[in-house]
Amino acid sequence: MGDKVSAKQAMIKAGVPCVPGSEGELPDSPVEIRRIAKAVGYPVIIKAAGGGGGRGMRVVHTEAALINSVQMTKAEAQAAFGNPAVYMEKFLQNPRHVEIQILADKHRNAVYLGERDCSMQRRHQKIIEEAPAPGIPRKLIEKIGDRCTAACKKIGYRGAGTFEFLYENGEFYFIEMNTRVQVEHPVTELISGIDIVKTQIQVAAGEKLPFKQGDIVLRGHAIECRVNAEDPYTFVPSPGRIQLWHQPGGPGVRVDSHVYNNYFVPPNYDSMIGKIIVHGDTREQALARMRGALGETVVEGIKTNIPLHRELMVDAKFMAGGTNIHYLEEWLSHHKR
Ligand code: MV4
Repeated sequence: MGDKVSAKQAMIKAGVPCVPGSEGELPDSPVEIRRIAKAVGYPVIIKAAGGGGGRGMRVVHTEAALINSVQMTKAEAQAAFGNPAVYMEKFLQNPRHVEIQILADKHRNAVYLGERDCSMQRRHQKIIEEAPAPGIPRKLIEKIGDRCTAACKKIGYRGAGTFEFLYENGEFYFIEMNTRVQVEHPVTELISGIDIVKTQIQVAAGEKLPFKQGDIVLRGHAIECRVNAEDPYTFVPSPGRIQLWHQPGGPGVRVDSHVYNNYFVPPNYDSMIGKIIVHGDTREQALARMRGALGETVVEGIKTNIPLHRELMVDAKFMAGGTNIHYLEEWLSHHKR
């Protein structure tokens, strides 16, 4: 999983569906690059092998812009990642971001714990995640999950990991793998009842996974709201002293945070100060519990994005489920304050 080109090649070999594009790194020849782009079809996206999480990418809409865009992306990739290698994919215009959580041990056992929908984001910063992903057929998740665990066995992966996909028009397309525990892992813990951090430590210590795929039962629906110390509409960071911190509780409500009364949010780091995670039998119950939890939360002394979360939890399109990666930025553009 060292770089995105080798990761993608390993996934193609293992039978994980990927976005159509160049087979590996782009060659130097402009003639060849133009030929590949024509075969893939415009718009295409040029991505740095050393990038990830939205860094080192460029969308190209026309052949006229192609060679210059490739050169620019290569120069930026060399400067930012010390690796000029880039590859090409078909650019998907309106995907959702859906990822599969896996756990694997050194004895070539691997399981998947279902998926998470992380489409609610702004500038590659996720703010809401949920599991399961609304409206995606279970049979399709099972098929993709099985491909992910087969890939883990094939490459000898050990630990917790996430396969990131774009989901558009009923199809999954692998984009990258995260070889770590992610911020949004609690939604998977709540629907699976599995402690991902504990299991990660067990498999790192060489133990066997304590469960098989058939033992894993996913129940209900979970939603996470990331609580950030920032202006809810401009996203400008809001560090400082928290005069009053009152966190929500009750059935199906989990709060992961280090904050307490009189806590000082330092200005030098990431703005996330906590996560409110809820679980319910249905998505509707989870939404109701999140509205209750957000209503109960009090943070005085700094600004947080809780007012934004309160609005999104009653937004008709979010409530319907299945909004894509562009939804939040569009919503913000016509909810100016
Ligand atoms: C894409 C894409 C459309 N088509 N690849 C952005 C972050 C990195 N993980 C991959 N990203 C994208 N790759 C193809 N072929 C659109 C994005 C993308 C995106 C992906 C997931 C979540 C938010 C995103 C926001 C903008 C663009």
